[in-house]
Amino acid sequence: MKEMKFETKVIHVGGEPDPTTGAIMPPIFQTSTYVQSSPGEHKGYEYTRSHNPTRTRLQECLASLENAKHCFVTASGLSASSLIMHMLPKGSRILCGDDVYGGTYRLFSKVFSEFHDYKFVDTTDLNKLENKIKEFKPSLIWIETPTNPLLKISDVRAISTLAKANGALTVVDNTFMSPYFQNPLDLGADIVLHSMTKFINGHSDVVGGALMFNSDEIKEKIFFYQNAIGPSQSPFDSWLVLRGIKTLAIRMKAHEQNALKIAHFLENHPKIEKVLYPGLPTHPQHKIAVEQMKGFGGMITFFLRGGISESTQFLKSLKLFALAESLGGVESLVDHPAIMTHASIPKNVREDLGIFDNLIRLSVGIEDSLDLINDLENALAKI
Ligand code: P1T
Repeated sequence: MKEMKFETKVIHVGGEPDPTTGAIMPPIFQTSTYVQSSPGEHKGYEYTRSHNPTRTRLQECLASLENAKHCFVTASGLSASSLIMHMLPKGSRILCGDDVYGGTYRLFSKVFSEFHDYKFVDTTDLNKLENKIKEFKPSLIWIETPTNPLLKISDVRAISTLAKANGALTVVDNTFMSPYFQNPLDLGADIVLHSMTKFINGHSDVVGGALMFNSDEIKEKIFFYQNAIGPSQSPFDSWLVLRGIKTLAIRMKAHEQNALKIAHFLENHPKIEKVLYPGLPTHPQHKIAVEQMKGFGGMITFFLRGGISESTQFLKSLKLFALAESLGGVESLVDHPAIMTHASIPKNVREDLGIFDNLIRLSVGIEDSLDLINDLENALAKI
């Protein structure tokens, strides 16, 4: 059979009917352990921290979506990031994009900084990045693209080439695009990371993470640390993600259609200072977005005219957009990064990046776009 298309893979890879009963929906293997016929003789499963058949199915599906040989799913996006950090020898140097999820910044600067050395740099500027690589000699380059929350886009192909030439691995946090709109391994990256909590699961009812890659050596290391430390996802949560992922392709199309309309609406609104959306020609890296992404996603960041009181008034007035951390669910969410998702980044670092009190982040859901625009229009009128 020819290679399946994305829309088919999300439904069929890992979704085969149960061979023992014919159940079209795979069962949840809600078990902690597995019976052995003789010590060490088993069917490939010994203990659920190490392996679980429901998780195996999800891993197969996710690997196929990122065109990867291997996948591990974990209990959260941050535990997937932690596994990568554990895998590196003590004292490793990591060059990280300067605009990343606040929890990633905290994990690196407050937890793993005891073991490794971190430098944060603007990875959208290739000259600056190359100089930093030469000076700092990192063994790993970590990028989010598009970034959270400023939606900055880095050139994955160029960075992976630079990294390889300098003996470094490239990790791409692909959470904002999902495997539907971007496949970093195809662009030369070594490891892809997802917070499955977001678009992959898509229903705001699971926390989870995933790592995809091709190297057998990395597989051995990640498996060792996953098993030794224990951040494995529960079978029930893996099953929920298997259920949610079936609609990933149609959800991503709907998120994008709505986001494009909303981005245009906001761009033309007098109370908005600036809109950042990769699909707008005014986005500073729009050209790279077109080249390396298959679409522009459902995240929009914008600056209101005003400060904290205008932002607060706007956020309190929204009715459909729920004020909540997280993103990527079918329902629309709104976030105030400076107070919420990026509060763990020191104020001076945040403001150097441009994360001010008038910055608002939207995760555009798949509701009717006119209802969403009405909601935004009404809330803007209240300012
Ligand atoms: O929340 P968790 O599943 O552990 O994933 C962490 C994470 C990793 N990478 C990116 C790009 C993320 O956005 C996140 C989590 N982000 C939020 C909770 C948020 O509201 O931005």
